[in-house]
Amino acid sequence: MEESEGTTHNGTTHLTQRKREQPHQAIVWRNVMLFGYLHLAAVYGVLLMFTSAKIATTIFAILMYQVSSIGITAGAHRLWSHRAYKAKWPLRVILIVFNTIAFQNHVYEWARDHRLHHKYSETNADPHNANRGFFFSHVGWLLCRKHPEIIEKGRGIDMADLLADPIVSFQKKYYKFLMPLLCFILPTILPVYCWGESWANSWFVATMFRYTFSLNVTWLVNSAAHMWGGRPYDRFINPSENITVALLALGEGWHNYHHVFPWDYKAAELGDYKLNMTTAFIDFFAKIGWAYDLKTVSADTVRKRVERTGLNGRADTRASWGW
Ligand code: ST9
Ligand code: ZN
Ligand code: ZN
Repeated sequence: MEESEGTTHNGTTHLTQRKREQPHQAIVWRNVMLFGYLHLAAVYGVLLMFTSAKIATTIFAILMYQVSSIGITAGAHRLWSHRAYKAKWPLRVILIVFNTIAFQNHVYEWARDHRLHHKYSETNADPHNANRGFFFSHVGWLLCRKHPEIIEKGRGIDMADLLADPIVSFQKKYYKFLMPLLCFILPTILPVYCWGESWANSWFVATMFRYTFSLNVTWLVNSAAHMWGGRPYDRFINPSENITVALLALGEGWHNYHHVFPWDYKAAELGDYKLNMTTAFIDFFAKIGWAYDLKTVSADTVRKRVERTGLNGRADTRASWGW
């Protein structure tokens, strides 16, 4: 259809140009239906949480949200996408298990998209290009085919380090079995057999609500934290310091800093644990020697950058956190 349109009117040169310039919009209806069900089921889960579910099931759901989030923040993000620290194999096993519970695609795919997001931020090659609006950067990008530039530029991303990690490769190879088991089956079975929860409460609260909530919190980093908040480190980019997202996403809302210094294992200038649970997690494992070579940025480098591109050259970054 697209090809004949382009050829009829202005020939193939025009077609190629148009394809490159315009975002690829083909909707994937299977995903629309799946995410639609997921969100309806999550709303029903909230209803059950306040009416018939046992308190143990709600506590379990919160725990699973936090554990799976760590698999994304400390695992897929800070360790595997950015190499902001190194982890010995027992910690990598823990992180890959947590990460699989989160079901945000396997680490290899997640990291490839995320490296693209940093390298080509807010262009067509950015999988969740925030210039296309809140909805697209939040969830819309998962409801349509990827822009051709993502695939094209993605081929140039160096992924050799992840291919060389046997734990990442194992997850990639067996993802089709591991993910349903850890994200859906076990979290539904455990409440039923361990504390006598009903199957319905278990499915809608511990699984549907927990999964949908953690997805939306993650997506807020791509949407809200690319729109709202202070920009104390670089006022010329959209990523922002968003405290609400930081709280919910275990410290991943300090997004202006993160885009300027993506190699910092804290993903923030300040290591305040209350607003950065992921840093607390990594620091704990650094204490017992399972995490090492933690990369940070010197105060002097941060100050110089703030003076150059920050908000009115102001070094006091707290003032623009958007509190
Ligand atoms: C999910 C991910 O939710 C969320 C990620 C969020 C990231 C956040 C980052 C923020 C910072 C960190 C903060 C963390 C905070 C965490 C807080 C926690 C509380 N380069 O994909 P296909 C190839 S996932 C190179 O089918 P389509 C690919 O290999 C939710 N190549 O594209 C394949 O080739 P081949 C659950 C690439 O057809 C071919 O292209 N998952 C790249 O356009 C086709 O690939 C889902 O729902 C690349 N970058 O479909 C699944 N990408 O055939 C959703 C692809 O040779 N995904 N290729 O193997 C899909 O259904 C589809 O991917 C699609 C696109 C419909 C979106
Ligand atoms: Zn970003
Ligand atoms: Zn990042």
